[in-house]
Amino acid sequence: MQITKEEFKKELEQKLDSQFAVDVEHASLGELYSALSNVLRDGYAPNWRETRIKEAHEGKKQVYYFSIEFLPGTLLRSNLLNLGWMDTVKSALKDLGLNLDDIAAKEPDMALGNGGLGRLAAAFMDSLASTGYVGNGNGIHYKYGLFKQKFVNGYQVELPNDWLQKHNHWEVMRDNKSVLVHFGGQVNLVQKDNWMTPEYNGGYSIKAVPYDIPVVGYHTGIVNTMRLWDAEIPESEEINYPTIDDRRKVEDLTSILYPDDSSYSGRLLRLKQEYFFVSAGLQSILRYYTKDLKQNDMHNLPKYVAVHINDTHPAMAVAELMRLLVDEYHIDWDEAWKITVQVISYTNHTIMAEAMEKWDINMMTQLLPRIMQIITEIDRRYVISLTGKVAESVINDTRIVNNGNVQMAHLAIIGSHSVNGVAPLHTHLLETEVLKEFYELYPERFNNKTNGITLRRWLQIANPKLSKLLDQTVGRDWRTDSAKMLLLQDSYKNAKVLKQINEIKLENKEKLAKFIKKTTGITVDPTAIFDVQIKRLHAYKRQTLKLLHIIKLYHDLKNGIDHPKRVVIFGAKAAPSYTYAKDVIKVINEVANVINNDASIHGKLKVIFLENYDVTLAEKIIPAADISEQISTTTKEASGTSNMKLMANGALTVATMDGANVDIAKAVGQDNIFIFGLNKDQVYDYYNKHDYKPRDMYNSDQVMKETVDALIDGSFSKAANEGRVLYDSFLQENEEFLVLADFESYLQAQKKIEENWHDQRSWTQKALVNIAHSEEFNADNTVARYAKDIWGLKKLN
Ligand code: HBZ
Repeated sequence: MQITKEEFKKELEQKLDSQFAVDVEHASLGELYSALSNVLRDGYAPNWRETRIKEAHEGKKQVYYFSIEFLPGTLLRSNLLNLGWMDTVKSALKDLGLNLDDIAAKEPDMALGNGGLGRLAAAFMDSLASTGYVGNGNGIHYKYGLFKQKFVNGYQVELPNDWLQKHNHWEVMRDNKSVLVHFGGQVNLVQKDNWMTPEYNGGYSIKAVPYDIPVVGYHTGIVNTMRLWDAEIPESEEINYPTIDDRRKVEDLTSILYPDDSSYSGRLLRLKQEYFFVSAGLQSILRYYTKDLKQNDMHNLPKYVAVHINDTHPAMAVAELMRLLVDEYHIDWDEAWKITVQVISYTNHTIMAEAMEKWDINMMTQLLPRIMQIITEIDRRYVISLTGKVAESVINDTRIVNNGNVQMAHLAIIGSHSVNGVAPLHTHLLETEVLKEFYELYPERFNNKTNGITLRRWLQIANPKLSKLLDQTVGRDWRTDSAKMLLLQDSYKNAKVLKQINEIKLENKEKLAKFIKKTTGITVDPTAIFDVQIKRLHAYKRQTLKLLHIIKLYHDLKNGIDHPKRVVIFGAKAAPSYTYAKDVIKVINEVANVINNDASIHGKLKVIFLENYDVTLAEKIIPAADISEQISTTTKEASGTSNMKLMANGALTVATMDGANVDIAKAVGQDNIFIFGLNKDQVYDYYNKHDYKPRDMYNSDQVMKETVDALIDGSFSKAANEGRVLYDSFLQENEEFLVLADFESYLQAQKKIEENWHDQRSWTQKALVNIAHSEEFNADNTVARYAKDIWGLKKLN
C-alpha cells in the first residue's frame, strides 16, 4: 500500500490524537515514535494477512529458521524503507518540522542475540521476504536482551537490557496459537494399540505463547513472520504455582538471553530454553501442516517444510521431530527418521572446541526423559549401522552419546541432510580437521554457504548519502540486484565521483566525531584515519594485537617518530563470565586514558572505546570507518560479517587470511586490501608441532619487547593487574592465538596503510573498488543459495 504525504500526515495526527490526545506540535519524540510505528503497522497489515493467505493457497515449501538468537536491531527505518515509504515519510516529517532520525532514536534496539550468528539470522529473515520466499523465524521472546554495557573506572559493567519496558510496537501476541511444552517427570513405554506409547508420570508443562513479529520484504508486498516464544503458566496448572516466586521460575525460562553458563543452574536454564523453543516451533509447524494445509500424510512433510538449525542450540529439533512423528503421529521409526533427515539442515558457525555444545546425560534425563530416550535410540542405531563397516574409533568419535555427554553437533550432523560452513576456508577446515570423520562418512552432506549482509540496511539506512551516489552512478537497481554495484568501477578514474566518495566519508566522520564528543567528551579530528575494530571481545579476534599496535604508535610519537593522525575506535562486549576478555577491555580503556590525555603527542593518536556496541551503534560507526580491522588468528573466525559491512561503506580492510577475509581479498584484489600474518598451514604447523615459543621472539625483537613490556612497567598503572594477565598470556609457550607471531607482520601492514593514506586519490579508488565488490556478500544471494541447494524452496507468485 502506498501513501501520499498528505495521507500520512493525517494518519499520524489521528494516531497521536487517539493514542495520546496530543497534536504534532506538542507530541514528545516517544509519542511520535509510537504513533508513527502504528501508522506503519496499518500500512503493512494487509500485506501480512495476504501473505499468509497466499502461503496456504499456493502451498509452497517454507523454511523455518530455528535460532536461539535474532538481532534485528531497530525496525522503524527498515520497515519504512522496505514498504517504500521512506522518502514520503521523511519529507512529510520535515514539513512538520520533525526529523526522522530523532524519532527513530526512540526505538529500543532489539538485541536478542550476542553477535554474528544472531545478526545473520535477522539478515536472512529480511532477505527471504525481500526476494519472495516464505521464511519463518523461530526463536525466544527474551524479556531482557543482551546486557547493556557500561564502563565504570574502565571496567565493563553489565546492566539489564529491558527492551520490552516501553512495549514492542511491532509484535502481535497470538494466544490462540499457544502450545504446551513438557518437562521433567518419568517416562515408561507401554504397549497400546500395537504401538509403544510413552506414559508420563509427573513433570510439568509450560505454555509457550507466540509473539509474531512481521518481516516486511523490500518492495515485494511480502510480509513474513518471525515467531518468538514466551513462557507462561498454563491456565490448567495455575494452582501448582501459588506464590509469586513459583511463577517467577516459569517466567525466568524466557527472561534472559544466554544465562551465564558457568554454573549448573545456568546451564540447566539454557537447556530448558533450547528445548522450549524447539518443541514449541515444531509443534506449531505440524499443526499448520495438518490444520491449515490440511495434510494428513507425514511422509509428505519434507515437500512442505524445511527446518534449519542455526548452530547446535536448536539441535534437539532432530529428537523432538522424531518424538512427534513416532509418539504423536505413529510413524514407524525408520520412516520417521527418513522424514526427519530430509526436513532438517544445519549450519556450523565455529571451529572453536569450547563452543561445541554438549549436555550431561543426567541433566538431560532429568529434564527431558523422553528426548533422552530418543537420543539414546538414535545413537544406538547409528552405532549398529556402522559397526563392522568403519573403524571402531570412528564410531566412538562420532557417536552422539559418549563420555557421559550428548554431543549436540553430532546429533545435528547425523540428523540433517545438509551441513554447511559459512565461508570456503571454514567449510574446508570442517571437512579436513574439525569434522573430518563425519565428512568421510557423509561427504554429500557438506557444503559451503558464504555469509552475507543486508546491504540495504548498511547502505540505504546507515549511509543514505553513499546510497544516493550509487543511485546516480550505477542506477537504482543495485538495491535489488547488487551485481549492478560493480558498475561503480567504471567511475574509477572519475574525479567527480571520487571527490563525492571522499566528501561523504568526511561528513560521516564528522557526524561520528560529534557522537564521540557527546558520549565520551573526547574531541577527535574527522580528518584523521578512523581505524575501526567492532565485534565481540574474544581472545581469537585479537583486540590485543590492535592494542599492541596502539602502544607501538604511542611509543613512536613519544620518541618523535611521526605518523599520520589516527583515531582507533573499538566496540565490543565481553561475555559476563569471560574474565580474560574483561581484562582486555580494562587495559584498552586505561591505555586510552593515558594516550588521550598526553598533550605531548599533540592529539596525533586517540583511542575511543565506545560503550554498548549493538546494531544501532554499528550503524553510526561503519559509515565513518577508513580502516576495517579483521585480525583474528587465521583458522579461528568462521566468516565474520563486520568485514563485509565495512567494505560496503568504503573502509579498507587490514586482515589475516581468515574466514571471509579470504574471499574479500579475492574479490577486491591484493592492491585493495592489506593482508598480513600467518596463513592456515603455518598456524596448523605451530599447533601440530607444539613449537610456538613467543618468549624467544620477544627476547630477540627489541620493538616487540618494549611494546609488550609497557603492559607491566607502570606505563598504564591503573591496569597493572590486567596488563600482567595480558603480558603473561602473550608469552605463554604455545599460546593458542599466536599474537606475537603476527606482531611484526601486522606492523608492516599498518606501515603500508600509512603510506597509502598519503595518496588520497588512490586511497579513494581503493575504497571505490571495495564498495563495488561488496555486492558479492549480499544476503539476498546467500539465501537464494540456501533456498536452492538446501531447502528446495520456490518463490511465492
Ligand atoms: O557467526 C559467528 C562467527 O564467529 C562469525 O565468524 C560468523 O560470521 C557468524 C555468522 O556465521 N558465531 C557466533 O556468533 N557464535 C555465537 O555467537 C555463539 C554463541 C554461543 C555459543 C556458540 C556460538 O554457544
